[in-house]
Amino acid sequence: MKKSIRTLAVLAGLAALCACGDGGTTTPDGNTDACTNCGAAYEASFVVSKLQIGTTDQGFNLDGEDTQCTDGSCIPDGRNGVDNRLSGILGDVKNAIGGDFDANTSIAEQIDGGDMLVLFRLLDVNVDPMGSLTSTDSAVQLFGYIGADADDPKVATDNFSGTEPINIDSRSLKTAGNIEDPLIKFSNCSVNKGKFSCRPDKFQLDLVIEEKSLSLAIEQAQVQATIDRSPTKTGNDYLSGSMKEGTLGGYVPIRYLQDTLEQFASELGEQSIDPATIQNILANHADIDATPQGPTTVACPNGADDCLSWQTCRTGFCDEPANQNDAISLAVSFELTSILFTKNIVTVD
Ligand SMILES: [Ca+2]
Ligand SMILES: [Ca+2]
Ligand SMILES: [Ca+2]
Ligand SMILES: [Ca+2]
Repeated sequence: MKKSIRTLAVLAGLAALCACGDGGTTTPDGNTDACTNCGAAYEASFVVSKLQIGTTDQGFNLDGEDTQCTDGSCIPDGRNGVDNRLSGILGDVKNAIGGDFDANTSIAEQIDGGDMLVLFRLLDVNVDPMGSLTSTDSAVQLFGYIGADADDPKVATDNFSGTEPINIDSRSLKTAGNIEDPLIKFSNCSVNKGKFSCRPDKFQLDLVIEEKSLSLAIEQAQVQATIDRSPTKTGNDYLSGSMKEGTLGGYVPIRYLQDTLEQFASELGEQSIDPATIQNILANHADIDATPQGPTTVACPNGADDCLSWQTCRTGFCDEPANQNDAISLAVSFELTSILFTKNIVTVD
């Protein structure tokens, strides 16, 4: 019992931190299902069949503000206050390295070729059909995995048939051998009148662009999607479903993004990129104030050089000034297709 109370407290904390979302009325209720037209719990799994870097109008309003300016004095939000700087950053990286890549084309090739299989496994679903416009289920979980095609030899063209068996890449798991303990877990999701959504949590997204991986540790990540076709019971599995109009968004603190982006840009470009250039790009797109004013937990034994460019070193720790944006918003759009989740763990090299 203690554990579930603590989990609840953490979830409540996460929700409170983020003054955002769609104002939904579902409450985080842990193990108690609050659903209408409930049946026996089942699970259904999907693979990402499309993933695109969203435009500045696609994403979530993460800070609850609609920042607008026309004189260049701010970074304007997208439609309805949407925060998503990912396309802007990649555009600037492309210019800085003189590259000629198209991120969305690259991602589509990886997905269609079966090299980027991202699995979404929904558990504790009590509404059938899932996409019913009159049913709700406020206690659904989402586990995320890297998938591996179960075909031998591998065939990519059938991956989005709606019934394709897909294995789990062992790198997806926090505890080796335990598929119930993946690295990615959204504990607080719901199905509500044909929509699927998850409240903020952490999400690790690895975008493969031109065979180089950009690894994004997204904080306050949220998910929402429209259930297009409800998965239907076929033997012991729920198959042949799909979701569309999916959005996954959140933010990445600049202190984590700096090295990741620098490495990514250097691998992508002909020569390594100047760290100051990356720092500039990130500073130009910083639109989320995630770290409050005052001392941080980052020590600075070598002085301000150990801190982010706008911070000072005070009494041994980096100090964040007031009203300083320190994180970058981002979002991707996606579509999902049902798969047969084999529960088999494989090691891919
Ligand atoms: Ca906003
Ligand atoms: Ca449920
Ligand atoms: Ca296949
Ligand atoms: Ca700040």
